[in-house]
Amino acid sequence: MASSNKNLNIFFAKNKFVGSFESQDKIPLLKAHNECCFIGRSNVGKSSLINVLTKTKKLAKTSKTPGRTQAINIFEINNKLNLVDLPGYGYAKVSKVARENLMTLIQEYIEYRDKLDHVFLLIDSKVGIKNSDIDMLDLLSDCSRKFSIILTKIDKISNNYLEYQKKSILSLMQNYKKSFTKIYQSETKKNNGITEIQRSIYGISQ
Ligand SMILES: Nc1nc2c(ncn2[C@@H]2O[C@H](COP(=O)(O)OP(=O)(O)OP(=O)(O)O)[C@@H](O)[C@H]2O)c(=O)[nH]1
Ligand SMILES: [Mg+2]
Repeated sequence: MASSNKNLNIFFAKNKFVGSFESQDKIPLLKAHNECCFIGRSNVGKSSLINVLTKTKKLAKTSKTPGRTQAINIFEINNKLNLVDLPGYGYAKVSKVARENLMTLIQEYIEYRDKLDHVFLLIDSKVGIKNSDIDMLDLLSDCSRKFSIILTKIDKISNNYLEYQKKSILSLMQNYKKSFTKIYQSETKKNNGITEIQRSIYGISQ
């Protein structure tokens, strides 16, 4: 039903904020939906992408300043699926303790969340993969979590550079064959790549 662009937009337009939780064990018992989450370095564009996917301006809070999202934010799509916005990692300008606390929150969510079906790991296409991303890839692989990569902010780079980034990431993915699923791209101004990501998430809801 929802394979066309228009139907996907209709599917995602029915959404609501479920709640914001400071740790995995504080999430109450929710409807038994499959869940997918967005993780990535701070400022990579996780919250912005959730807004574009759902055609809302303010479902997820975004900011120019890294470190905007500080908790596990759960959104329900079409009464069928949970979409989860997580805090970013790797932001140098917060204290070591604050950084470690956020990392623990992310780790425990990835490790223990029963309903988590798929992880979208966002990478800024201009910045590429950093050591903190490798740590996250290792965690996903250790926890046997299926994941896809989304190269974000592709409006900031040339097509050639985008191809180069994709190739180098695909080559790195040789190390994560069991968990890696697919690579996507996105930009939130002209909605490039958005339909493909919607389709993938729609698939998780079925
Ligand atoms: N040029 C460009 N900027 C983008 C794009 N997506 C997001 N941004 C900008 O990147 C900044 C960070 O976006 P957020 O969505 O708040 O990033 P986040 O990953 O949720 O950040 P944290 O919550 O701090 O981890 C904002 O200024 C956005 O406007 C994009 O596709 N292109
Ligand atoms: Mg955010």
